[in-house]
Amino acid sequence: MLRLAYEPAQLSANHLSTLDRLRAEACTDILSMTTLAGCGHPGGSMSTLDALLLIYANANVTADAPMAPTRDRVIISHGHISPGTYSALAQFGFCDRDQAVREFRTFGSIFGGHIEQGVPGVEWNTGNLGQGLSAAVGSAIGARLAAADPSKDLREQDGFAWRTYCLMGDGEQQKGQISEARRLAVKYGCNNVLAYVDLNGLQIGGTIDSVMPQQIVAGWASDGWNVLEADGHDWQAMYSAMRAFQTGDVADPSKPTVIIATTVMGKGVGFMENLHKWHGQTLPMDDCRKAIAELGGEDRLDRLAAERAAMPERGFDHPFPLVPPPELIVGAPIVYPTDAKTDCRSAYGNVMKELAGANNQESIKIAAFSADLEGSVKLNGFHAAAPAGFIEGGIQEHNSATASGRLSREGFSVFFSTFGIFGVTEVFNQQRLNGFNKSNLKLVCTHCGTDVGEDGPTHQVIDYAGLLRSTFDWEIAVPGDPNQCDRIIRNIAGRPGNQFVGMGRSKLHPIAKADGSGPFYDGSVGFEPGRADVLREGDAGAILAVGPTVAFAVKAHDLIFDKLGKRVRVVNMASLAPYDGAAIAAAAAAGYVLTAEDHHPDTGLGGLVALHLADEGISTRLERAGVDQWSMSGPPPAIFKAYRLDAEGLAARVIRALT
Ligand SMILES: Cc1ncc(C[n+]2csc(CCOP(=O)(O)OP(=O)(O)O)c2C)c(N)n1
Repeated sequence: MLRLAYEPAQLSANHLSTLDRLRAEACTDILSMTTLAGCGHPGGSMSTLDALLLIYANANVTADAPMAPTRDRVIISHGHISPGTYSALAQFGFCDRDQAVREFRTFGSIFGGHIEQGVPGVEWNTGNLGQGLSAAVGSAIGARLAAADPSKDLREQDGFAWRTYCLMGDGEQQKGQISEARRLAVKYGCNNVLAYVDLNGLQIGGTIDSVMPQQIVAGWASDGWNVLEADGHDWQAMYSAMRAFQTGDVADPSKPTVIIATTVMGKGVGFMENLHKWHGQTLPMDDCRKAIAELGGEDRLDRLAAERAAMPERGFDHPFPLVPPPELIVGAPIVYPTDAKTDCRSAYGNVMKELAGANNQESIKIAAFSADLEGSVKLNGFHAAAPAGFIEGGIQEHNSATASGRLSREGFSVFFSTFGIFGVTEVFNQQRLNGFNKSNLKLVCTHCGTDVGEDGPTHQVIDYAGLLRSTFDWEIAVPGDPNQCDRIIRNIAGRPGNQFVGMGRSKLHPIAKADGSGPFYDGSVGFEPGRADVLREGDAGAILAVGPTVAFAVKAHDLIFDKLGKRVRVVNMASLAPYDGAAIAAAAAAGYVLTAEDHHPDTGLGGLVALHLADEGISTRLERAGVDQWSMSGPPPAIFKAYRLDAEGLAARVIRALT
């Protein structure tokens, strides 16, 4: 197997002929798999192929240890070039050539239409263009953090534990998230990133200039990267450029480097070259045979077509490597007394400061991203306690979402904090892909719901639970008070998986026990995903509440008793995913359920309860209180009153229903 590892200064004639052979074989595989599947993307696979082969021949990653902790990471951002990626990986033993060709795009196979991590060597599932560089920079920051002194800002330090490569298309350069990622890489001194732009000049709709003119070289240079230009099909030129990055022989070795390589779509098959139709069109069988002959490859089409047709049916299950966060010291709960108001975000900030003090002293185990809202999301204490772990990603939430998600797959516990509207709704697809990539992100968002108040409806996120519940990977917790917030953050900090925690802005009185003897969430009541807590007992009906409405529901309980002499059960449904179905069923037994939330009632708690009741065939009267029209700017108490979500509003609903 070819292994150069940047050792020779120049490629020998022997190296060149070996590379030519690998290219011909891999190109044969690209065409064979796309023709047999009848779909896929041969054109860009063929133009990027030389770069792929050179990277796997040189980077510090091998098939015998594709997940070695300090391996170089290769992230392919234009995930549609899966045929090129699988074919190149097969040449270096990461997967089997015939299997890749036979199974490409068949249901249940690891060889999906866009690259996925089930294939050894694939680091990040991509396909939604423009996100790969953010993932690569997140990974590169991980390599920098792994070598960092926690007490100093990362920008003031050198060193890294691995390199990260990122391959991209040229049409893809139109995505703005790429500029965000470029800036983050420069800011945090990621000279361990080598990017590659496959400048084949074409994209789906024609030439890149006809679709959307752009200044690719100037763009990278203006953001401060070392820009190397090369003929992407000249082995020696490409190798020299890559080796210059490896040895630091670039204009500014403290900066990241990009190779912008001029290539040819469909390279290697005369009748395919430089035609944009081959971006996503496959050759008919006859033409595929002609192309393979031109490449000097082996025609395995008949055999592999027969094997493909005879493949057994498969299910959903396919392998996915997991990388958990480190074990953390999470400390003892802070208990906030009921007689003083505290906001959940301050409770969050206090835990984060403690976590940094306990875990980030010898090395960085916890990192936290902010989006120019460090003070508002209360990360100052964390920042001061271990400066290297604090990443200020700027007003570049798409990039920060992806970079923090990827960093959380590098063996760190990673938090990303901003307002809910910017951490979820603004960047929903990035969070969706984090989930799909099995990241371990702790997305802790403040200023959720209409509780943002005067900032008005652009900032009042009322869809976060619905959005994240539309994925299969995100846990959702919305604390009812600062004590519960403290427990939730300690619970998620070192746990694998993606967890969202959403909180409002207002200061709240911690919820008291029914007998008034202290906080309900005292040091003995922890957080458990999927468990609801009964705060007040009652059998006349039930209020299921979440977030800031929990305190209103508790007060409503008293107002209802004063008026009717009846007690309703009050349940804190803080865990929205997973949720407590038994608590819903038990509440429904009373015959009347009111849900209360500072969220759209169709897609939040109300919708969830309605679905659960319907799914389980449970019949009860259900009323859903929530944010049921666009709100307006104003103080939160006025907004809650207008939606009849405050204690009086909730009590009035219940009283009307029960009389
Ligand atoms: C965000 C996003 N928008 C649109 C697409 C659909 N799409 C897939 S490939 C492609 C063109 C990509 O062009 P380029 O990066 O030049 O790749 P090449 O054609 O060279 O393979 C488009 C628009 C996508 N995958 N992601």
